[in-house]
Amino acid sequence: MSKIVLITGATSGIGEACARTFAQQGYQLILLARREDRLLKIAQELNNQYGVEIKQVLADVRNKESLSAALEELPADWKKVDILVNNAGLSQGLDPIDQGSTDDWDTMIDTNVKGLLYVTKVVSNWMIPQQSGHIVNIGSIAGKEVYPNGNVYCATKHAVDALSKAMRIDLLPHGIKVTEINPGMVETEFSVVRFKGDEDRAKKVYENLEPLIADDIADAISYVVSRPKHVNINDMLIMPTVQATATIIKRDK
Ligand code: NDP
Ligand code: 8X3
Repeated sequence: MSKIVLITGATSGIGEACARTFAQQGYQLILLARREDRLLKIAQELNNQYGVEIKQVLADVRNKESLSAALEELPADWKKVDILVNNAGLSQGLDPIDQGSTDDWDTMIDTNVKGLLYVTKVVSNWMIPQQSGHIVNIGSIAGKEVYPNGNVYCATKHAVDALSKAMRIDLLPHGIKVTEINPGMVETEFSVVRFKGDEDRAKKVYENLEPLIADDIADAISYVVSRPKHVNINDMLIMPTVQATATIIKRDK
């Protein structure tokens, strides 16, 4: 039987690229996100192209009860998850702390921190009886440093950093690997979401530079999960060549 990978936030960007990469490699996929039309389209496309089996989980990671129910509805065979990619996440706004929207803060904390925890709680309990599994958490350069106006988003990714270390300790007795992948700038829908649909402002983030693309991160994840059983990569920080820190960036002009 092929290996099973569960990817959260599979309808766009890094999650979608991971779905494509793992499909190419013959994994069975469980794809989770909120946008049903996109989930369906991606699942159909990957099934047609690679012939892999795919389950779609329509869920919002912020909603503990409906998330758990949707995951628990999967058939028993599909709960033998080998790899969990905790990718669903977002930034909302880029304002100084005194001007930030408390609703935006709630959304980021609920998605990036609590949502990641809720998914992990369910799936780690599936992995423990197997005494194997690999959890890949998508952190960020924003979890390694703090930049102006990044405040709450940076705090959520610092939390992902702490939780990755904590999971590695708590899941060690069960043979479950935990890896944190921390990208710098990746051109996805991330900035469009951060700036609430303002495409022009989002484009400016990547103007006159070569950012990472989602496939770069999927490629790194594919490498990490294919190491021999006795090897774990704890932490990876992946930056575009033109980005030295979150804010020190070399633009063409
Ligand atoms: P995208 O906006 O392109 O993709 C985000 C994905 O997360 C979408 O599939 C979205 O699906 C899903 N998602 C968001 N909220 C929820 C929710 N409440 N429940 C379920 N799914 C949700 O952004 P990226 O691909 O760039 O982001 C993926 C991860 O990478 C995030 O954790 C982000 O913080 C991190 N990251 C991104 C970087 C970048 O520069 N792009 C750099 C470093 C880290 P849907 O809306 O259908 O639910
Ligand atoms: C996304 C990267 O630098 O925009 O996590 O915060 S950054």
